[in-house]
Formats: sequence, C-alpha cells, structure tokens
Amino acid sequence: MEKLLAKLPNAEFITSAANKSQFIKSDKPIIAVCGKSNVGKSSFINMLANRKKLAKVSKEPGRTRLVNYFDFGKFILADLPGYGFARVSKAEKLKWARLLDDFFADKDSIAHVFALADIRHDPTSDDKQMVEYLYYYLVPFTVIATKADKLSKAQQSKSVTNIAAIYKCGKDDVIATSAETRQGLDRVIEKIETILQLGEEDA
Ligand SMILES: Nc1nc2c(ncn2[C@@H]2O[C@H](COP(=O)(O)OP(=O)(O)OP(=O)(O)O)[C@@H](O)[C@H]2O)c(=O)[nH]1
Ligand SMILES: [Mg+2]
Repeated sequence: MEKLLAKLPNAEFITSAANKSQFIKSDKPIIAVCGKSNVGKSSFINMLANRKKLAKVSKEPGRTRLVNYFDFGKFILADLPGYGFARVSKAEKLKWARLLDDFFADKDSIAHVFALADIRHDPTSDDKQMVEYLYYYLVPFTVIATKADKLSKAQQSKSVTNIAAIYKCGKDDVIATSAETRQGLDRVIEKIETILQLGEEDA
C-alpha cells in the first residue's frame, strides 16, 4: 500500500472559493471532504498529502469558511467549510448552507464525498442531514470516522458499527482513521484508487 501512496505526487493548493462563481471546473475527478467543524477535515487532507501544513488545521473550530481545492495529480480534493458550529450567526450559517447547496448542485462534477464523523460521538443531527442530502442527490460517499487514536480497537469497532447503522450504509463504507497515527490511510487510498477506476470506466 505504501507503493500506492508513493504514486500520489506532491499535493498542491490550487485556490479558495467563496461562492459558486469561484468554484473550479476540472477534467480531473473532484473528491469532496465534508463534515462538521473541527471534525478533522484539514488534518485528514494533510495526512493524505503527507504534509503537515497543506490545509490549515485550527485549534478554533469554524475557521475554514471557503472551499479550498488541492491538486493531488490524478484527482482534486475539495475541503468544504465545516457545518454545525454553534457560535456563528444565523446569517453566516445561511451563507454556508447556500455554499454547500451550490457546490452539490453541479453534482455530476463531484466523483465522491468523504463524509467525516468523529468516531467518539453519535452522528449529530447536522451530520445526519448532510448524509441524507448526499443520498437525496445520489452522490456516492464514504464515511471517514476521525480521531480513532482516541479509542481502543474494540471501541472503534463498536462505533463503526453504530455509524454504519445510523447512516444506513455498509460497515465497509466506514473507515476508522487517525491523522495522528495514520491509521486507515491504506484503506482510504484503496478507496480513492477504486473511485478513479470507476471514473475511467465512465469516461
Ligand atoms: N487526536 C486527534 N486529533 C485530531 C485528529 N484529526 C484532527 N485532530 C485535531 O482536531 C482539531 C481540528 O482539526 P482540523 O483538521 O482543523 O478540523 P477541520 O474539520 O478542518 O475544522 P474546520 O476547518 O474548522 O471546520 C485540531 O486540533 C486537530 O489537531 C486525529 O486524527 N486525532
Ligand atoms: Mg479545516
């Protein structure tokens, strides 16, 4: 699997988009990373890129307010702004909702979504809404259960089963990961390989 990883070229930041006119179009498949604020989206991207500071990791939640695009060679990752952060104004929340709506409106341009959920907690109502949204728009997704280093293997397994049940997906579609220990990276890369192969068949 490290060989697959070696095939990922150095990832580069492309651009940030604050609204739909700034969303990028690309011939490469776009994989989006979504999840509530502070769940570990930026850390997950840094783990994939094998870089510490490609995507900004913040101690303070709710910092990523833009769609940030990263070029991974064969595909593009889009880091979406986190949802469900309590301490923002209603207007700000609406702005985020609209941004996500606009982003998924052109759903054919989105090859896959990594929906991040904290492995330690039951999915929040925002998490569930996000996944319902993905089902509704028929956007294929994989759940990334983050911060697995915080739980024992037995607890992780229990949580993965729980998340799969709540999201009505298979246990294989929930990958326990840790940006600290790089647990799960091999499975994520395998998943990306599959997504890219599917894209080639469609083309
Ligand atoms: N222990 C542990 N901490 C993590 C992990 N991933 C992220 N964190 C921590 O969680 C906090 C938030 O991480 P980010 O990657 O910035 O989360 P985000 O989802 O991008 O947050 P926003 O951009 O604000 O929505 C930081 O303090 C990270 O160090 C992990 O796998 N294990
Ligand atoms: Mg972030």
